[in-house]
Amino acid sequence: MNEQAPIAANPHDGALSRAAHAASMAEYHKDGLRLADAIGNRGPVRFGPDGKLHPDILAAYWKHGYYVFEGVIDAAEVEELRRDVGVMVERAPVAPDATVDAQGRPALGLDYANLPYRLAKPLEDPWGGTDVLGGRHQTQMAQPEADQGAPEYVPFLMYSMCQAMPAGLRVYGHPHLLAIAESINGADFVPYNDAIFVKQPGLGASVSWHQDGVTHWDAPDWDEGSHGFNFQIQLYPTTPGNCLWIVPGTHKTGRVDIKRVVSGNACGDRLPGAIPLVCQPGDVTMVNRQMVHGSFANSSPDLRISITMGFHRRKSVLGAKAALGVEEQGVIYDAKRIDERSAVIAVAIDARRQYYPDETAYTYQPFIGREDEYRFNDETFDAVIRDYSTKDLAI
Ligand SMILES: O=C(O)CCC(=O)C(=O)O
Repeated sequence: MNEQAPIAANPHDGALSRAAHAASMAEYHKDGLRLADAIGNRGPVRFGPDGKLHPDILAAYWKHGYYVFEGVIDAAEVEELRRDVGVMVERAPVAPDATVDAQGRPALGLDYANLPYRLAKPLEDPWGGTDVLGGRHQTQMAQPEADQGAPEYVPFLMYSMCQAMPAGLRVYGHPHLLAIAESINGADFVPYNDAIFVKQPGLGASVSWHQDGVTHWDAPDWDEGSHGFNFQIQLYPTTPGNCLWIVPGTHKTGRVDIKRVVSGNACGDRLPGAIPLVCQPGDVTMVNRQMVHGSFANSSPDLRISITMGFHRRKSVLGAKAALGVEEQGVIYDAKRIDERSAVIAVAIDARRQYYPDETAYTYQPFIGREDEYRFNDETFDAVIRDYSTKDLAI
């Protein structure tokens, strides 16, 4: 599968320039693209007469653990999302403890309960081999040196898009995305969180190989859907050099000893059997959170912006202990907490309905009969959207 010899540049052997890293990946990219082509698992979203995701797509998703939906978000909406994301990127603080952006203005989100930015050093792997996020990033990716003149920090993750970005709130209520979430997780599905991955050309940090879920691996009723899935809405073309990579099928195999796999792999972090999720703007990937996945330092010349939003089965969340970024709250998710976080979907649906009056709005079963309480207006913005990320449902 990975035909190339282990390169000179075994990433952990001394300094590796950005350009050398990019060059070292070329054969791996070709292998991954061949494998991705062989699997397929992509195309426009299709629904059956019952409004559920077409059974062929459902079967393909459960078999391989992912699907690439092509052309879900139209060009005009992509443009609005790019604009709002662009503002967020510009308004990022210049350093983790800074309060101003690169132009000296107050950074966005200083008044949010959770700061909406996670910065990283150019091309670093901030989580690999650390204990953060439940220690799920077991190994470290190659960390090339950025070109001269790179900033000290770059935005890596941006949170709270429903609060910070009008287009972000609207896309959260997208009828096709919510209908897909219902088909996978049931009509009473619940949200997880959202986060925007920013991978700037020649600067974007890596996300070490990992599986997302941390809660249910040893549960007697564990199955391949226990930890839900994440969508990623792609705002720019993604390439093997900047995109998310996955190891198809690993959503079914339980917890993977990634440390052992990587240390036994002649090509280090370039895992065999992995494929790149190459997309066009407006495509949306759906990836099972139990899948082994990650992304390399973006040593390529191409920008990636991925709007990531996750969804769960209600039964996976109700009664579960807060985990991952929510762990320090020390709470057990109860029906009230689930309802409060799910209300963001209800308000997003209405924000979308007001903006796109000709589109058929999604009907979210848990809020049937309560639609008028959750119209998008100043009151619901304050009550439901403001600081909603403090109510995320991570497992
Ligand atoms: O998009 C990426 O680079 C990483 C995404 C990821 O790890 C996730 O969604 O859990």
